[in-house]
Amino acid sequence: MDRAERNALTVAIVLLLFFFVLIVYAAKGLKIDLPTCVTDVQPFKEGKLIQHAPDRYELHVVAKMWLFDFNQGNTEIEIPAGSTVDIYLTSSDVVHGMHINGTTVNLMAIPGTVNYMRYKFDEPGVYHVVCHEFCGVGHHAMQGKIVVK
Ligand SMILES: [Cu+2]
Repeated sequence: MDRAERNALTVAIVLLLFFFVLIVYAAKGLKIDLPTCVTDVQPFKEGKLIQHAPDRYELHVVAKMWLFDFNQGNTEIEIPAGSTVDIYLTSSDVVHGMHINGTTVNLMAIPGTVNYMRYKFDEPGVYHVVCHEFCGVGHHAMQGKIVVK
C-alpha cells in the first residue's frame, strides 16, 4: 500500500469513527433513541389518549386506511405545551408510516406489532402528522393533527 492510499484510508476511517461516535452519543447520551418494538403491549384496535399527570400522557395510535385514530376515532388531539408523551403505534390493516412534522418522531405502523417512542412537546403549535409509507389510493390524504397549547 503506498502512502497516499494509507492517508486516504486514515481520513476515511477517522471521519466514519467521528460520525459513529456522535450518533451513539446522541442515542445513548441525549436519549434520542430509535423507535423500539415493544412486546409487552398487545396490538390494540382503538386510539386512546390517557393522561397520567398534568404533563404526562400515553397516546395509543391506530393507523388505518386512511387516517390516524388518536383518541376514539379522533384524528386531532390537544395537549398542553411541555407534555411528555409515550407514543404507542399500531396498524389495523396495512403498513403505514407516522411522522410528526417538526419532531424526531418517525415511526412505522406495522399490523400485529406495537412501536414505541417518547417525545416531549416543548413548543406550542400545530404538529401535522403524516403517513409517509404508501398505503393505497387514499395515502395522500392520510394525516392528523396534534395541537400543543
Ligand atoms: Cu397510511
